Amino acid sequence: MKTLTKEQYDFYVEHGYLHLPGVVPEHVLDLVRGVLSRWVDRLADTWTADGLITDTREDLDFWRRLVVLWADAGNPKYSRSPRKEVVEPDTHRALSDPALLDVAEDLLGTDEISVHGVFNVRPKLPSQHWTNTPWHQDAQYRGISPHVHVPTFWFPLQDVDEDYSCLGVEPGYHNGKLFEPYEDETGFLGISPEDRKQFKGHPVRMKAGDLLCFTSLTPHHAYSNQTDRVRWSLDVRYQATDSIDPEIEQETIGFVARSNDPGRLESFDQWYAKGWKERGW
Ligand SMILES: O=C(O)CCC(=O)C(=O)O
Repeated sequence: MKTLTKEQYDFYVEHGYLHLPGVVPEHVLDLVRGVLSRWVDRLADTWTADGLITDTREDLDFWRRLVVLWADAGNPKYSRSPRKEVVEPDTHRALSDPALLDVAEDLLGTDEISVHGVFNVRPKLPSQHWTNTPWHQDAQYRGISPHVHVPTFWFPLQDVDEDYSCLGVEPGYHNGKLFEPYEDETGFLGISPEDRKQFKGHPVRMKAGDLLCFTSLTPHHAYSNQTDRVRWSLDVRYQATDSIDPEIEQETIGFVARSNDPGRLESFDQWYAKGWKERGW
């Protein structure tokens, strides 16, 4: 094991999730905060160009600025889980940080590791129902196989609890079936009310710097954001490079982040050139 204890690894295998306090380094949180601040700057510029706002509110801090801009702009639609819009060198740096790859190596049992192309940042505004992630399994989404081990890594940029949109997980289902995808009223895919009737729900309260890992079959959801600030988070998946299906990879566009063969590693430019410019999402 590179970084996990045997107890931590066994917990993940038994329960399908693992909460790791304090493993996301401050510099990774800083990188992600920078990427997201630039995304807000671009959004503010778009809303200014569209005539929705006249003040880009640079006086406000990272946690409040988008809340105020969005209200000033008259609540326009914005991307609830930007991906393509945040593909930049600092995102590549954050996703391939050794601290995250060490955990991935322990969970995957290999040091040939790729960042999966499905990653998201989540600017979750207060009381926004359409950003409320319903109960789901990640493998219900296209591009994430239920048959290959693709652990999700989720971390918040601030402390989170049930009022500040922490995640809830349902342990014990990860060795079972993939639930029939159900179209939730938010537009997200999820697990139907009938199928989730038995769930008890286990909230995972976290501090900035904590990491939550879970399998692609582990049911999970997010509590709503009842604060007056944005809940910022990032989720990313890792996969053994040799388990990648080229058909799926073509759709999702990840990159090789750790390898014994330096020639296999993919830089930001190589990752970007794999099709990010052309794709629509
Ligand atoms: O951040 C959220 O609200 C949901 C995250 C999630 O469902 C995921 O990472 O799969």
